[in-house]
Amino acid sequence: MTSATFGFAVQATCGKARAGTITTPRGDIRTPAFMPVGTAATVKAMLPGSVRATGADILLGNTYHLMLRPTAERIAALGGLHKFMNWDRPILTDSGGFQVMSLASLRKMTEKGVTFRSHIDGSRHEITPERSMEIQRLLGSDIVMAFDECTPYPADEGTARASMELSMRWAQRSRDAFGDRPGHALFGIQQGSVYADQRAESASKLRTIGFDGYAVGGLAVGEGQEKMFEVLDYAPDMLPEDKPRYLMGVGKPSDIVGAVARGIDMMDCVLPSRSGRTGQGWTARGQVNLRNARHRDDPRPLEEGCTCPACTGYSRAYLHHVIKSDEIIGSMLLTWHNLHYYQSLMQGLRDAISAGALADFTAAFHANVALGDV
Ligand code: PRF
Ligand code: ZN
Repeated sequence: MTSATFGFAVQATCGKARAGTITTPRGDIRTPAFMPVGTAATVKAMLPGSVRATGADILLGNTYHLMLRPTAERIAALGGLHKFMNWDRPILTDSGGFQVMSLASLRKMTEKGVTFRSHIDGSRHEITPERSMEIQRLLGSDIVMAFDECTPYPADEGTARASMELSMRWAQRSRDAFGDRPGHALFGIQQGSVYADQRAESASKLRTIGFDGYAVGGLAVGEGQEKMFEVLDYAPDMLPEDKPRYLMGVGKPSDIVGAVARGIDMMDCVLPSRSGRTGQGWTARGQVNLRNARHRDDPRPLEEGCTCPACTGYSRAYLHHVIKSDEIIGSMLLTWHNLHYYQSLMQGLRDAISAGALADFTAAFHANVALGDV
């Protein structure tokens, strides 16, 4: 189950899709993998044991949030993030830049890094590639992300190129600062916006530097699914075949199915947890808004056949009631169901790839969604 070093093996392929295993000292990660987001050292509304019960092998944590509160130094003094949040399996941490750009104020980017004011108390901070590596080391992260700039969309070719080249210089500095840490992995992040030549150049720079895994960054930033799939038709092929490929911040179930078919092995997204807290349920028939009055008297479960606690123990009428009443259990049940649905989707994808039947699985997935919620 555990391995002294970090590794990746592909067990089956189906077209461009791969089913495999990432091995780490903290346990194996079955791929394609979906990583629930535990930004502030918690997957909101879920106990770690419950997150594990949904089928998650790995969580995502955030440098940006944890450095501000409670601070990386405090977490390190308390024994590291795994112990702090009571999750002993692998944790991947994002490097901070993406969150600075979406959450912090008075951001200033230079060659050295980014300075900003905290969205919590306005205090001043700086993240450089070196500092990001230090924070992720203090947290005890198993998979460390290189410090990058997520190029905003849209970006003209010149702007995208300057941003990608900066990220590649930061990738080298991240690699140098990370050093040699057996059992821990460092992932590089490809940028290049929607420009194939820039994606190729970024991939080639990252391969020269050498990483334990490679992320496709700069997507799901407003370009839409069609454009994202256009880029995913070529971008993953540019990354090493024998290393995991991680699509950052994606996505809806249909994004996940399309990305896996294009050769992506790992993904993360706040969608199942965040939308659960606003009463959105994700099912094989698509999205269900439990706030809608049509559920008021409905004795059926959210999803027929689902084995999660929300569906085995409660009616749509109850879920509707607790969500409308802002009861905490509404967030708990919907988050649990959504994470359970996402993890069963991943298991379905892994099984379909292993059976050489991904096209059938994908067709059935789309046919089910087209039926809609009835
Ligand atoms: N870079 C980093 N984190 C990210 C992204 C990125 O490009 C994205 C893009 N969707 C999400 N999270 N470091
Ligand atoms: Zn359920």
